[in-house]
Amino acid sequence: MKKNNASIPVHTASAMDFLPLSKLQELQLSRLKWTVQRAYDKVALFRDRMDKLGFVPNDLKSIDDIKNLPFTTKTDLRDNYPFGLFASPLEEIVRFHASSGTTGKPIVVAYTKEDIQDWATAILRSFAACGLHAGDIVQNAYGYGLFTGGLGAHYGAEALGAAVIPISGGNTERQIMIMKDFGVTAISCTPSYFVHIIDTAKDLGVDLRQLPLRAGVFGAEPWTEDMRHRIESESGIKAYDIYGLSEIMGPGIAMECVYQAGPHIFEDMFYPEVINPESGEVLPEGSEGELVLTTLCKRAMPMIRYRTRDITALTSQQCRCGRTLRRLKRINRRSDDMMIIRGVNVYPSQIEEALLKVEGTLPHYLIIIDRVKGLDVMEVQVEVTPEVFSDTIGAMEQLQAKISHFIAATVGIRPEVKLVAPKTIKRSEGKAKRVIDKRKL
Ligand code: DLL
Repeated sequence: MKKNNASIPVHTASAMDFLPLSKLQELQLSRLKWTVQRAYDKVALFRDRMDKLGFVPNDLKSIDDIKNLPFTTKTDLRDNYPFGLFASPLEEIVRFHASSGTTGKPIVVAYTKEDIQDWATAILRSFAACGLHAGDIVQNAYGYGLFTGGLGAHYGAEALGAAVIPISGGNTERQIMIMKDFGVTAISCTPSYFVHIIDTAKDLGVDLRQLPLRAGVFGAEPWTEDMRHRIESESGIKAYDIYGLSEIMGPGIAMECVYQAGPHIFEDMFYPEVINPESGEVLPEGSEGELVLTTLCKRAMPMIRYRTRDITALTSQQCRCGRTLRRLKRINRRSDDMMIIRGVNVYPSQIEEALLKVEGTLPHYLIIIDRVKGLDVMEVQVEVTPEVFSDTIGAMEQLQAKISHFIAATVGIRPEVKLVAPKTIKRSEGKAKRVIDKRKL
């Protein structure tokens, strides 16, 4: 076991996490040159776009020159469905994943053997960052299948030397039985599914705080700091934020360390920029905007300046763990999650933030938007604790008014708040669906 300069144990953390900045930048530049040349030589879309801009891979002299490269979007992946963006021949592809998204054709991503190894390394570094190591028993409740969560986390946990339980999502009572019987020490799943596990454990009379479970690796959907506090106080574990997306690799693009101060990006593998989503201009560090990622090692499907639609900011402020990798501000909104209600921009995470501040609420909610006589209306259904639900009508009304006030103060629109009994809102085993928009826009 090594020690880093903050003297916390770093079990299998990679030296890459602690590279001096100049070494990291040197590595990024050489990998970027390799990636851009490969993309130019092997993928028609990238070559055509660069040709149109009069850009040749040799123009890359410094990492800052990346801003002269064209962006790539989800539409490009759809338009080139299924194999049009591959830079490796099919004989070298060993895995496909796909993400369905909300409309139309899925997007397909592919990996060579080396890509799968690199991905396992990224996840190994993610698990190690939050203090997991060989000897840990990891219950992997991300969905196995075309979704990158299950198999991605699985290979990384094995590479770490941890014992993986490939349980996938669902069958919550069995999850809890196994957690108890196997002495599970860490779980990986979506934060909303873990909240469901907490509730089910309560019903079964199992106190998660009494179990060896100590860490949760949660991601694949937006969640707030308030959600983290609720999860930690009710289960006695530490909840860590892991970020990723299929187009770039899957989970393991960025991960929080034990200081829980925002996910560190594995910058030697993925180059981050933050841009103004309207103008495309690169923003200075600390400014909030859309995250753009470029792969630095990917073979089967390199991505150049991929517009993630995720809103965040970057910081290079030194973290107490000693990692030189920059951190992301918690990603709790996407530019395409934004709802425009009566002309006001509203994000579901703002509503979560407001309602979880109110005592008596549970972290299960649903936002329903409709248009009545030409006017947008927003209803927020919130589950409340059994005590609140059996309280007097007056007390319920007071709570309703309080929640409505908190939300209005945060987003500028007063919603209709409906308090619903515990367990009324549909639970999800993967990514939670928080919004129903009934308007025909
Ligand atoms: O969700 C990969 C993943 C699996 C990440 C397991 C973490 C854990 P996609 O299905 O392609 O891939 O969805 C990617 O999910 O662009 C974000 O909008 C959102 N997302 C992922 N992680 C986080 C997170 C996987 N920690 C999309 N916080 C991304 C907020 C997240 N949003």
